[in-house]
Amino acid sequence: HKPGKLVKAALEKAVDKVTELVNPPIPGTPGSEPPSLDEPTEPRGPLPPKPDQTGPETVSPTGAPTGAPQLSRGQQGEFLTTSTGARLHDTDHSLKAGERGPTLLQDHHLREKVMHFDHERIPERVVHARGYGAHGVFVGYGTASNVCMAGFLGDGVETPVFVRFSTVLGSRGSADTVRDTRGFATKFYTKEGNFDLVGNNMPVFFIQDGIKFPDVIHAGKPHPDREIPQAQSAHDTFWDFVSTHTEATHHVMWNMSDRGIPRSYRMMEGFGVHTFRLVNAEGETVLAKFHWKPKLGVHSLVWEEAQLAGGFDPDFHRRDLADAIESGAYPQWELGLQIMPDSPQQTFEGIDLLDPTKIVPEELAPVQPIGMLTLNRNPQNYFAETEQVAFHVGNLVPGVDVTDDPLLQARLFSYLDTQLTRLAGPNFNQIPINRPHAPVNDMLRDGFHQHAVHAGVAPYRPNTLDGGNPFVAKAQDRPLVEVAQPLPRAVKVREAPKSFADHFTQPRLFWQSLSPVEKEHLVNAFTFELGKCYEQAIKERELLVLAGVDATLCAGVARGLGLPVPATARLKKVTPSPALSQVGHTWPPDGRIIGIVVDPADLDGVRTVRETVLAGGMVPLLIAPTGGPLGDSDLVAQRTFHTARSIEFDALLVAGNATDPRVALMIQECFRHAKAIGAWGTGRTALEAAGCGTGPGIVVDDDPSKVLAEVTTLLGAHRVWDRFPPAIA
Ligand code: HDD
Repeated sequence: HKPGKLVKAALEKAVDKVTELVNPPIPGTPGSEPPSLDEPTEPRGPLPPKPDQTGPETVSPTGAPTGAPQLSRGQQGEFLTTSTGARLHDTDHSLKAGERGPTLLQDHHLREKVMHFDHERIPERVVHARGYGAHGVFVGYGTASNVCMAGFLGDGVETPVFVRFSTVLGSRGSADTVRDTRGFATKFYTKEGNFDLVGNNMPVFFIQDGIKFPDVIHAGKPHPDREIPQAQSAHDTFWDFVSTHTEATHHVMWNMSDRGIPRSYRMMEGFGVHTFRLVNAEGETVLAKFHWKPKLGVHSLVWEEAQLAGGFDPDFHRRDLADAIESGAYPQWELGLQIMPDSPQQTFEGIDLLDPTKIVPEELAPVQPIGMLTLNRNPQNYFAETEQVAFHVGNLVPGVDVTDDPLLQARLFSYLDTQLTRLAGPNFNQIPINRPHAPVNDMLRDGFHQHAVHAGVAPYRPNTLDGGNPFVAKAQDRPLVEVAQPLPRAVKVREAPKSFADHFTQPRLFWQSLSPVEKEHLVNAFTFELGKCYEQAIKERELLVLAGVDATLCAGVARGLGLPVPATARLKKVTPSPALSQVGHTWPPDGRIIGIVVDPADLDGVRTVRETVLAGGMVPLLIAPTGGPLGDSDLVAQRTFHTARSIEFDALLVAGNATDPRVALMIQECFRHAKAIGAWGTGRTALEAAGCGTGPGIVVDDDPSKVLAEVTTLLGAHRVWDRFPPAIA
């Protein structure tokens, strides 16, 4: 039958609909919405050929992010289906020859279900396997425009971002609060392409040349025979490596300091580590280092607390971040730049800017704020987003270029290469979380997991068959800038520059910049970690290294290990950098957790205090003997004596005479961890019974509001360090 007129019209309409679904608008073209990461999309199909594909404005349909018909899979429609969309009437029983008989090979649903499950895991990252991410927005201040042409740094320009925080050494399921460096990787989905700032919470690195990266990681990872210890540097191979590589000393000092055990991802600094070369619109260049400064200040756990958290709440940091974002306490960091002249020597105040084991003290080159990052959305799906995000230090935008730092140079290879195994093929930038928000028009084709349906026949240049598309960008089209950097006449060598040779001045600078309590923590950390080594020779060798840093540090660790103190040579004089210390500042208490121990028979003051805590932007958690409503009130216990543990609280208030030994433990732990503790009414008796009735940071008063006010002031300094005056000057 020939279709009648009406049928034909209906068919045409349906075809139009399908064409629209398969060919959603290209981002950046008139009428198209910018692609959103909320809406991971199906790939775009071929566009109908355009007669006017003659100019660079025309974007051909390659794997750019798209608006698309189906938003995401799973838990969306009404019926359970197979992966190919057939509805299922049963997913709980396999197809069998009789109800007690063998399963039939023809049960395609069973086979699909189990086959897919069998392949759910992908290789974890070879380093930084344990991590947690969040979406957010970066807003430029426009203050960097004199040194950097990157569009996303423009005044008021808003750029979506995804940030992934991580530990380095542990496996994907390891604990969050181990002593380690933390990764701080940010993907800016700028209009000029993705810019990845793949940094750490420490400004220096263990090694000066990327060729040694496999070595330092082999040493830090668990021993290959027993695969222990997990997520620790407190073992022989790590200390064997660092004690034989004095270039690692500076990073080791940071790791053993309180920076190695952050209180929260929200309270960490971030550093791009390397020196980058920035270019402005006039083509002028500077050398620069990127810094992230957290609005909440830089704070750490104390060691015992970190260890307890590893057991009681291995997800401590990811829970903290997710909860804060969920509750609207959006963490913020200011991005800043240290700017140094781009001199032929690439040094500043005698510091080789190509050496990633060196900092430039902030007192010499102040960090200049250039924009604000706010994390405001948790991932919807851990695997799709946090696990599959692929960072690469080579993802640059016009205005940011790399330098010849040999560590950075090796990274430029490694980050692309590692994704081939981890994400199974070369098309990882088509995974929704990695898709740029800028239009993509590359000539990359095919490969595993190709999602784009490319139109055109000529993915090469020049071509005449696709109207010459793609076209190369001219200067006014803002292409990437590779700075024409003059190179000295050189001989091919495998050598480190002589200017990389000083491995001790900056570790000493770090030590001398710390407050006494931070120094004491550092001595304790070295003593603990080396105390876990079996080999005497390793401990002795590391003591020799420490003798090159500082006599007090070395003697403190030697004493703890019960080993002789090696002689210290005359050490260089350094000028401390106060910016390196975490102590001595005052910070907002936003998002801090206040535990309130309640006796349900004595609720006076609890309600007011709870409301004042909330109004102050902090989080009150009521702790009672059992769950449920408190007495006859509408207050509800959020923690019980059974579920609460001190590690969860930044400060503890005791509002009732809770005589339970678990409360006494909570008070004692908060006391040991230098947390502010307050009590009123019969709560004082509980403090006294725990042996913590008086001392610095113990606030008691009849008026609960006064107690809270004082405790909040103490929180501004993070901890009550004067409770335990350090023995070190
Ligand atoms: Fe790296 C991951 C940070 C040196 C090779 N690195 C990775 C991540 C961070 C860093 C934060 C996790 C990214 C994520 O969340 O997915 N890495 C650094 C910093 C370094 C550094 C700040 C020095 C300044 N890295 C470094 C070197 C090499 C690598 C010298 C190799 C020569 N890094 C990798 C990697 C990883 C990685 C193997 C593992 C997973 C990944 O890349 O995507 O390619």
